[in-house]
Parts: sequence; structure tokens; C-alpha cells
Amino acid sequence: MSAKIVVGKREYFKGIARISYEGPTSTNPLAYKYYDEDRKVDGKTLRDHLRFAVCYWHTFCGGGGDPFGPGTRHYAWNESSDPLQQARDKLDAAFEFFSKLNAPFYCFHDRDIAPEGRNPEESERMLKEIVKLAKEKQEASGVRLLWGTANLFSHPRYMNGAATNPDFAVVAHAAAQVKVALEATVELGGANYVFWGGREGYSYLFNTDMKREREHMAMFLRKSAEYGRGIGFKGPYLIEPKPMEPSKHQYDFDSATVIGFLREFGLEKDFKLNVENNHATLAHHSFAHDLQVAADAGMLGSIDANRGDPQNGWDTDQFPILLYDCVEAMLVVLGMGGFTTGGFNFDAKIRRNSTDLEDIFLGHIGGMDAFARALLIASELRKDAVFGRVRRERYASFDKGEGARFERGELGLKELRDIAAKAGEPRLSSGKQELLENIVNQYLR
Ligand SMILES: [Mn+2]
Repeated sequence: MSAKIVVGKREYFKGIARISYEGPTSTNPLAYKYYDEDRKVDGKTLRDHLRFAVCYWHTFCGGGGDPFGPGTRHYAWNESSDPLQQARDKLDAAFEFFSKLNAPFYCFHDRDIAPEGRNPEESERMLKEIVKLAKEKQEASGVRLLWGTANLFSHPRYMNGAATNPDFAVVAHAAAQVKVALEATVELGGANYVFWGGREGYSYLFNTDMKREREHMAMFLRKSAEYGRGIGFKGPYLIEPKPMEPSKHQYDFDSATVIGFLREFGLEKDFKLNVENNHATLAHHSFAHDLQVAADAGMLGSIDANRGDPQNGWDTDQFPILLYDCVEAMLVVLGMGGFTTGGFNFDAKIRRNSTDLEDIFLGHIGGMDAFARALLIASELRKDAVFGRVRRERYASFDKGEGARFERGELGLKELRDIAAKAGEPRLSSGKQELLENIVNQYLR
């Protein structure tokens, strides 16, 4: 079930054919070394385990601009001076890219695929036109939508937030955008719908009613969820944690904060998390930690696959190539039984000085190969006789006798005190961290 290559009126990636699996010894940069999509691991193909998605924003909209200078890449699909024609051209380029890369999914914000109009009606009309064309492209190629979302952070009206804006008029505008983005996602059969609250937070406490803003955010999410269900959206809604940037204090700081927020407002049945590596590390967690927190709550919905830079403190959104990180992530994902609706979306961009057209292919090939290789390694590791046993055996004292009674809530402090007095000083028991670290390294091959 590979994607069928679709090329529009103009071929944007001339000279690049379907990216195929050639194996680890291939020297062809435009080939997969590990992502053998039909290979089965633990009863499922690599394609179904990983459910890779290409993001629209970094790959087709971003030209490499940063706070110190403009973009360095001038893509042919962004040439038209008519914004709607530019959106049509970008759609052609995007589906040519998805299908040549053989990526099964893609993701977008409303404003990535269609321009902002002069008023909500015009924005809706343009988005609906592009959605109609996108649906045709999906049917022709077999590429599907992993998730849609609304960009509620770029337009100046959202400078004080969207759902948490102190001005109700802005909240209403944000809702108008989410309504259409939900309709677009349903129309395109999106498997999930994402909320990333880029500016849902604040910079100065004493002009901010934090309690009220958080309540507004919960109400906004509740009404969005209700509307989506009403128009037939069955998938999970996902919240993407991020600790800061652009807001100084974000209300969706990390997995634990988001889970607490969802439970505080009774939203935990409809919402899960979309966890991003670079956002986890900005919160001073490891990627695997934030994944495990979400998985333990039954709320790991999907992943934004990328990496940050260990020496700086901002969101560099680089392609994930660090095998060790990817293996740890795959251990958590396999440990929770894998994704059903979620997948691995490359919220990643090539570097500003990566200016060849093929570079966006190379970035994705590297990321897909890293996670494919990590999946194979993690699957083997999980079968290692020692690796799984160490963690299990550390908790063995709770499996029977008084430990099991404690877990069932049958022992109070008085009983626990008597047990401690009778048993005497506990024997020191090694955590065996070095043993496990060495085993992981042995499998990185
Ligand atoms: Mn990021």
C-alpha cells in the first residue's frame, strides 16, 4: 500500500523518483536504509507501527527565515502573487513530495494550506476550496491526514493569546477558526485533531487573571470537542505540551501539567497528548520521560518527532537522528502497545543553510530511518532476558504478602510501623543502571 505518485501541472521535484528501501549498505542518499515499510515487527508492518507524517508548515511554508535574517530558500510553489493560487501550487508540491517520499500521512494548520482572508467568511471560503482539492489529492495518492489544527498564534490579533485572550472578541475569532479547521479535518478523514496553545500563557502576572484564563481555555476546548463530535469527528483531540516560547509561562507546560489540567476540568475522556521531543527537553525532561508520563495516564496520543540542540535553550526543531533518543522513545511506545490513531509527525525543519531542493527529502529520510532502526532495536531489547527482568524484579516485594496488601490499601501507618520494626534494616538493593545502559548500547547496531 505504497503511496501512488501524484504530480501536478508542474513537476517541482524533477529528477527525484520514489524513495525506496535499499538496505543498510546502500550508498544512495535518496534511499531508505532501514525503513522497509512492509517488514513486520511484532506482528505489524513498520508502516503501521510508525505512521509517519510530513508537516506542511516547516516543509512547504518555511523558507529558513530566523530572527536575524530572511529566508534562504525560494521555492517555486511560493512564487505566485495570488495567495490562493500559491496555496494551490503548494498543495501540488506537497502531494508530489508526500508521494515521492512514500509517507503515509501529513499534517497541517489551516493557514498553512490556505491563506487568511479579510474576514472569517473569506478565510472559510478559501480553506474550503483547498480542502476540496486536498481530498482529490488524498484519493489519488493514498496519502492520509494524521491531524489538522488551527494556527491560533501567528496573526497579530492573538498577541495576548487565543482561547485565553482577555478580549472576548479575540476568543470568538479563535473559535471561528477552530470550527472550520475541525470541519476541514473531518472532511479529509483526519485521524486526530490537535490544539497547540502557542500563546495560551502569559508574560506578566499582574496584568493577567491566570485562574480566569485557564477556565476560558477549558471552556474553549470543551466547546470545540462538542462541536467536533457533533459533525462526526471520532478521533482523539490532542494537546501539545510546551513549557515556553512564544509565551513566557505556558499553561500547557509539560505532559504532567496538561494531564492535571485535563483532569481538573473533566476533559480527560476526549483529549490525549501530542508529545514533542524538543518541547520535552525545553521543560528539562527527557523525551522518554514525557512520553512515559503521558503513556502511564493512558493519554499518549501521538508524537511530534524532532530533536533540540543540547547546548542551547530554544526550539530548534531539527530532524531526529539521535538513535539513543529514538530507541528510548520506541521502548515507551511499544511498551504501551503502539499507536492506533497517532503516529510520528516530523515537526522538523532543515537548517537555514540547507538550500538544495533535495535537502527536505534528506531530512525526512534520515528521520524515518532513525525511527525505523530504533523500532527494530527496541523490539529486540524488549525480548532481552535481562533487560525487562531488572525493572520487574525491583518491585517484586509488592507482588505478594504484605507488599501486595499495601498496594490494595489494606495497611495503615500503624501496621507499616510494626512490619518495619519486625523486619529490621532493609537489605540494600542495586538499581543496576549501568547493567541496563550497557545492554542498550550492545543492541545499538
Ligand atoms: Mn518545536
